[in-house]
Amino acid sequence: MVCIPDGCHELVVYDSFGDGMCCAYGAGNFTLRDAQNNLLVNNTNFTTASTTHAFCVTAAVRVSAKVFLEGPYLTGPTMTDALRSGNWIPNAEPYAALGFTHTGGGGGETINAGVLNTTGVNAIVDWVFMEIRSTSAGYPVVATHSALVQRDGDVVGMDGTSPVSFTLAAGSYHVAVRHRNHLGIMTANPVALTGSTTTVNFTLAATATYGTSARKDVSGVQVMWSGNCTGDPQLLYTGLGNDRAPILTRIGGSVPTAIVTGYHREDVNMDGTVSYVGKANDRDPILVNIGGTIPTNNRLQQLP
Ligand SMILES: [Ca+2]
Ligand SMILES: [Ca+2]
Ligand SMILES: [Ca+2]
Repeated sequence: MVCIPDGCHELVVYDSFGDGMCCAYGAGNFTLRDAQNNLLVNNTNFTTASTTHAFCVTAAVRVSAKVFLEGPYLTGPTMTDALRSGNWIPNAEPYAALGFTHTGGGGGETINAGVLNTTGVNAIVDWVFMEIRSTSAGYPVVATHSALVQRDGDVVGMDGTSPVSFTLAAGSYHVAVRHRNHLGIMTANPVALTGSTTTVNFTLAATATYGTSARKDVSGVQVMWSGNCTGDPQLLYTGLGNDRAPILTRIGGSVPTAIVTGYHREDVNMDGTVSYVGKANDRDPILVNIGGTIPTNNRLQQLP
């Protein structure tokens, strides 16, 4: 194993006898691979005194995050995958269109063929938005990726199984996970990320998160707060920019018992149906999550 800096390099193979790696004494070859076993240079043989191959390397770090979204988590121990089974999950990442800012290689992700056919605990629940942030003041975002979350909480790449890879040098970073209608969360402490996979399990109370009460405790399991229909950094039940009114608007604006199916931000519990009243409606969780009694209260997202 040799460590080389990011950028483009040349591999030069010299031959002191000047007769190459073939052919008088049999066939020879060489390959150069990166730490993840990707092929950089392949030479089946050469016949002259030396050979030169150009190749480029880019450092990558790998993160295996685990999160539960309150909406589909219900009482656990895994999340429901009604959006997947209802064929509502879009193939292309939804976050850029919702105003999330991609940087450092994120954006434009599309799900590999067949991934949404997986059932069981590794079935896909929805898209999530991952951020890798610097430890510098203000925790600036250095790289993002849209990713997928499985029923058991594993956050994976577009193949539905692998950890999420970011084009970054190994180092200490904060890891954040955000969602289109849940409050985002970030590690309180820097996490060492390398080309090997680092696990960040946000479902454990032991994994400290930035801020105060960043996650909701559901029988000892930490989940992301549901109910953010507006995409601003808070849950609000009444007043300007609240998260309740968009639900009523989505179902038509006048008949509270109406329902709308599909992939909508106002579907707080992510069952594929937007509903305002009745059993398992999408309105009540917002009131519960701001405290349950005083409708003018709010809950702020704990992200810098
Ligand atoms: Ca899994
Ligand atoms: Ca909101
Ligand atoms: Ca719903």
